[in-house]
Amino acid sequence: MKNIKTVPKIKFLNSTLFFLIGLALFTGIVLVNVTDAFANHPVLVEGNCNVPPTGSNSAQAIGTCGDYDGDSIIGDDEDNDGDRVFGTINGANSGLGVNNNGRITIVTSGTFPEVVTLAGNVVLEAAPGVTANIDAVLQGDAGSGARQGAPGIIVDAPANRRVIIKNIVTRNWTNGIDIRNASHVTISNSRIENNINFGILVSDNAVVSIKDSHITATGYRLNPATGDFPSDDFIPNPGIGISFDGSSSGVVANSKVSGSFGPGVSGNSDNPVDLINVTLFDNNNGEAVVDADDDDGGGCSLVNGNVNSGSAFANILVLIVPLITVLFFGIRRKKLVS
Ligand SMILES: [Ca+2]
Ligand SMILES: [Ca+2]
Ligand SMILES: [Ca+2]
Repeated sequence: MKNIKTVPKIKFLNSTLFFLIGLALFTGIVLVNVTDAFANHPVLVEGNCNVPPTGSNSAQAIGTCGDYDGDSIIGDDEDNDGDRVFGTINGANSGLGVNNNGRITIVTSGTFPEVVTLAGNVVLEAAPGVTANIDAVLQGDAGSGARQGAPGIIVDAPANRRVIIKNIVTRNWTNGIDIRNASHVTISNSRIENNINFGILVSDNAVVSIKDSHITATGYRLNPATGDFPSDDFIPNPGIGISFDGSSSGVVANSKVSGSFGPGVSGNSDNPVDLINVTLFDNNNGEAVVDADDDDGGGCSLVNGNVNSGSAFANILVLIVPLITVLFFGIRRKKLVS
């Protein structure tokens, strides 16, 4: 008869207990590691009341001027009071905040006169219903002149990062959003207005998706102190709404590019750029897209787009040509029938 060994009950329970403890520890370690790997520290940014400008140390009445957490502190002081609410976007993105790894949510409307550089796995967004205006110009602020010679949002991230920009307004810079090197960026529900050189500039090997956004009046900025664009003395360089340069690639979908001094969209990169349901209106006196259907495999291809030059002559042609065609075939059919 086969000798069957029996395991004492207490020994069995001990083994089970050790196994469960080990499993719990292992799971905990894994969870901790997962949490660390996707750290994504979320922080909030208060809005501001423009007077005094963002960055001012002056205390405000509780609950006013975008004092979201109601501690009567705004601006730089809010950046440094030790909580997870910040007074500036750069404060929120600093080592005290997400440190280029996390979600920055602007929770009350305001103007943010700051050059913002994103380099990690960062989401920069305004909460629904909030207008976050990243603007070179803040009336009465001494830095407004110098800021107008700089880009607003710079994205310069390695290829293993992803940057998301949602529900943001960027105005009055050289380039509204300037995307460089191997950055991968998604832009949505944003408005890019009155930037003099490029609304959105995509360079190098960057990969960019733009959707549900308006890029408006690139190359047009009226400013008595720094000069009016365009004018004899100040010419936009080049005043393009969206430009894909170098070896960049991307897609623009469900968006509108209008009122640009130069072309609406330029696809002079080596790689494809798809425009899907994009409305191009009143750009560069009719030159809506540069380098469409380029032979080298790069350039823009327009899918279900609506290109409107904005010139009266072109608009008349759009109406008259179908009308003449219908009349011609109508008369011809009538003759054949009779
Ligand atoms: Ca506060
Ligand atoms: Ca606070
Ligand atoms: Ca704070």
